[in-house]
Amino acid sequence: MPQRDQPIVHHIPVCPFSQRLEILLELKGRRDAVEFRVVDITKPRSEDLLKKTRGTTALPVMELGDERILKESLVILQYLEDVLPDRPVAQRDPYRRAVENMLVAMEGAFATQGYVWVMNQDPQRRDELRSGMLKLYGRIDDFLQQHAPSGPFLFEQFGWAETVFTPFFLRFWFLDYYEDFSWPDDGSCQRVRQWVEACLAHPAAQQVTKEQIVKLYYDYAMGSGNGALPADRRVSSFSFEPDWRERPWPPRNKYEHHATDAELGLLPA
Ligand code: GAZ
Repeated sequence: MPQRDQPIVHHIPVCPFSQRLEILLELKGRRDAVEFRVVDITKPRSEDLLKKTRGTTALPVMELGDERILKESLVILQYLEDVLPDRPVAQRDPYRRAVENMLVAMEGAFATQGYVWVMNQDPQRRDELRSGMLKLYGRIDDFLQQHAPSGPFLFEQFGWAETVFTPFFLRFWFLDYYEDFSWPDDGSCQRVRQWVEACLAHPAAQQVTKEQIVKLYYDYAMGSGNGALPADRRVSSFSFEPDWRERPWPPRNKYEHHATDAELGLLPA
């Protein structure tokens, strides 16, 4: 295959890991530098793509031509930062870069906690999962108080750490909706809350809406992740058809009621 100027990113729309790449490109004003190709997570992967990834199914995957394939969102993010050096998003100063990387090192545990919570099916575990989430917000709060007390961002502008975390802040709207998440009213977490709110409001991070997240992630709230189907359902909430805009808001009482395809507006009109 000839070398292409414009790499292809195979992605799942609404996947937080792919949104990192979209945000970075937006910040650089270079959304055109990559061609995004949509993969339907509710269907088996194409043979062609599986051959390119040597059997792995996680996305995003970036294809550079000449059989050169990159996997892992943070790796692809750094690659884009390196090949598109105008308008750098990462810090240049080694100490500042290290500080932002310490914050980035917290993203895995943070994302996992939110997903474990939304996927939980045992009402007895809700308090424990909420405390676990607040503990992680608390750690980020402390980090920001140490390194960026006045805020709102870690440095002067929405940068690398914000690009990495914001897709999860947006996904965690599913915790507001399905788990009644609210910030503590004891005065804790104020610095991290200021950070989250500034990130959510940033113009480069508007690729998804709350309504879209809440509707598409219904199956996660039923305990079924990554395009899997909950029991007694035939159409995934991640399905492209019918379009999420035409479906009703799902019921919020996930521990009491499991909605049908019809109730979720997933059957063709
Ligand atoms: N480390 C990879 C990266 O690129 O940073 C992760 C990529 C990834 O997990 N992609 C998912 C995927 O392609 C879609 S987004 N899955 C299909 C497959 O066949 O592997 C799910 C979670 C979770 C956090 C995020 C997601 C998610 O728990 O949004 O649990 C199910 C997947 C921590």
